[in-house]
Amino acid sequence: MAIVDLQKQLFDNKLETQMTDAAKRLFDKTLAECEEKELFYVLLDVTKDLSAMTEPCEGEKKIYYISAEFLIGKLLSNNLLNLGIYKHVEEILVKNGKSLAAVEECEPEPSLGNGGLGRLAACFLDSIATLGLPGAGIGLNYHFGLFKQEFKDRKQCAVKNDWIEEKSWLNATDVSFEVKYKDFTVKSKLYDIDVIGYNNGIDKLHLFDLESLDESLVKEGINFDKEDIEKNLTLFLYPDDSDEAGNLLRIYQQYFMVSNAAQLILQEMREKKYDLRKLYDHAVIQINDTHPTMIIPELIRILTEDKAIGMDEAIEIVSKTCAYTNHTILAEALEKWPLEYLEKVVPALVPIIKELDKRVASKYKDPKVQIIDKDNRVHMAHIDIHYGFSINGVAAIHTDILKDTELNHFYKIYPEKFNNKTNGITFRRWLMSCNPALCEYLTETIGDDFKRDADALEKLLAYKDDAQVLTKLEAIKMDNKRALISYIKEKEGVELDENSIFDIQIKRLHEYKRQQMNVLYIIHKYLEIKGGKKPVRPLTFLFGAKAAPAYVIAQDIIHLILVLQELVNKDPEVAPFMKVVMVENYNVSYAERLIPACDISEQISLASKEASGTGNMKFMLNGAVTLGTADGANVEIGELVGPDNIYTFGKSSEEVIEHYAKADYVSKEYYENSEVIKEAVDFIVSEEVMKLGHKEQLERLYNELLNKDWFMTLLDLEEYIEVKDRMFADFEDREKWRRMMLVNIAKAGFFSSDRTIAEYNRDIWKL
Ligand code: 26Q
Repeated sequence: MAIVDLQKQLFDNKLETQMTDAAKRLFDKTLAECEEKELFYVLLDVTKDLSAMTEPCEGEKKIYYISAEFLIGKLLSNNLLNLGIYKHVEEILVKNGKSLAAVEECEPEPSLGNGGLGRLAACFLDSIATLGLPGAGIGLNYHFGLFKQEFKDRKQCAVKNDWIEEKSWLNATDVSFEVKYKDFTVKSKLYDIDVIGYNNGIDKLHLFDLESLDESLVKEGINFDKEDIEKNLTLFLYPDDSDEAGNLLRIYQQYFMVSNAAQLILQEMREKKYDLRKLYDHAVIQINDTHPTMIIPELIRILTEDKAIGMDEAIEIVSKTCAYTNHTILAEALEKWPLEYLEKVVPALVPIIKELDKRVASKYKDPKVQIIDKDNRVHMAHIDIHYGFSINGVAAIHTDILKDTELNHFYKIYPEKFNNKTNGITFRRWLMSCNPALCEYLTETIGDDFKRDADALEKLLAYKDDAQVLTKLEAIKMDNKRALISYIKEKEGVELDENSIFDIQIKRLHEYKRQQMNVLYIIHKYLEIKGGKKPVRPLTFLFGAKAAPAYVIAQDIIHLILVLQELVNKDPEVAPFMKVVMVENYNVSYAERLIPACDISEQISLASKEASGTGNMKFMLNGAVTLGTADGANVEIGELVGPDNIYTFGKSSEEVIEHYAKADYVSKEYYENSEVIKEAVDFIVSEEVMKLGHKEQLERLYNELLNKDWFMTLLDLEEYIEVKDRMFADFEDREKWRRMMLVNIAKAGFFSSDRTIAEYNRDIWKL
């Protein structure tokens, strides 16, 4: 039934009866007698029933979004919100002496993604269903997902995240396929999660699992027997670590994903009696970075298998079905698999890949565009570019860099394939659900059109000089800060000052994202305070970040942050003026608490390196002001809000690209020519810091910054300090700051993933 009809039914007490019945059936209790965890299962049960009654999105053509990651976050509150019954459920619980917020706390967070790319896939599914488009996500059901982060001895420890409970959002299906590897064959089992559109239909997230998986393989931490593929395949998600990319198991996983995806898609086509020769009229496959690239040769392999379709035609069919999104320009992150690895894992694909390579080689002589290079490595992105019909970047500047620099050789061959799709975020989760007070106030002030049409947020601009509205926005921010303070007190044991400025950097730990630059600022401030120069208002520096376990320098940076946290927060001379907190196990749920409470959004990547960023958009939407480089979507944020409502600094992407081309950046020169930089860098190996930390780690980081600094931290440090200080000073002009908050919120509509998905559909999918 349509969601609106469902909602009507539920409001005549039906929902309460349904919840009461579920509580009775599952636990033989009344709602009032249930524990919070039991109430979570009650709501899980009721929500699943309701979504089963809701109409699926249907049509002649369907989008299959294939991705190794779907960082979906907790689902209860978003599902209730999208079904339009959040408030109603809340009231029923209150009537029974319970709180929905406490129930939400009981839900385990699935960890099926690393960061940006995985979270983007989750936002996209929400928007695809909300726009009523027939679509499905296809990925893997990792039992322990990405590791859980614990801090011990001021270092990150990785432990398994056992997120799947007996009852969960996963629905077991009887779909199962065989996947053939070189030496053995495994069987898959499909689990589905319903994707509920906001006041609209249902799509599915298909997660394939291994029938013969053995969880007991995992012993200490996250270690397991890497050899036993038939038992370990879907145990873990690989951490985003470009340097460790040569792992065979990752290829086994990728082939498992695409083989299942290809079988599922073709099965659906056959069921609907579509002609496989016209696959592209009924299916479009969006390849999320290169991780699912093997779907191209796999489909060609299957189509040519029974000889009814020849190689030329199969290649044409598949090329007209597949589109590729690029999420990174870090050369080291582009997947290149040794042919020998593929021969070991899926020899059946090797002749197809060689054929694809041969066709390219016969047409183009340039070694830069070949699929198999002279060292016999297969460039996965090159398969996508030659044999897909669309290549998109994820922010305007990113797409320009792909066209002009990174993929210029391909752009010259296929200019018509290149297009930009600036990323977006779902406002259901990143405004309506995580910041209900702001959402309610916006509704009161400008009406609720913005919930369907994000651009309507611009109506807020009419209030940019309205003292009452500005004061209220500030008051909402203050309440959100208080809520975060009590959460952090409980979780991290650190006490924060509600009158301090909340400066937040939350994202994966990567040198190019330059958390280390933020750290050097903190050191600089610490030294100033020690020297008697106190900030007019206390400062709170918050970090959240996981680092790939094998990424040594990233581990060192986490260590330094944790050491500084100890040093700063325990120093009675300094603590009243500044605090540092790195929150443990930063994840989607933590982001939902941090973002609404933020004043300053740190987006300080080295220009040209962050493809887009999406945290930047979430912060803006929640009234934080960006401190950022001209990188990724920061550029578009700046264009939308204007130079008065953003703080930018640092060298441009052109200048950075030139430094790399000329190899003329020497970090030591910056260190030697600036007293401020020298002082901050030297402090890493000072007595105070060494006393709390580990010599080896601190010295390694110090040497890295001084002698290598591949991501040019010191290049922008002085300007960063200058602009950040100016920002803190401007915070004291309360009226100006409140207006900046308002403008940022009002201009965030462009970053709704509904807009992004509408563009994908208009230009690429054509559903
Ligand atoms: C590759 C090989 C082996 C193991 C892991 C990986 C791997 C896994 C994940 C490589 C990369 C990723 C993730 C990349 C990612 O999250 N990219 C981000 O995508 C966002 C959505 O488009 C952008 O906003 C970010 O700028 C971009 O960094």
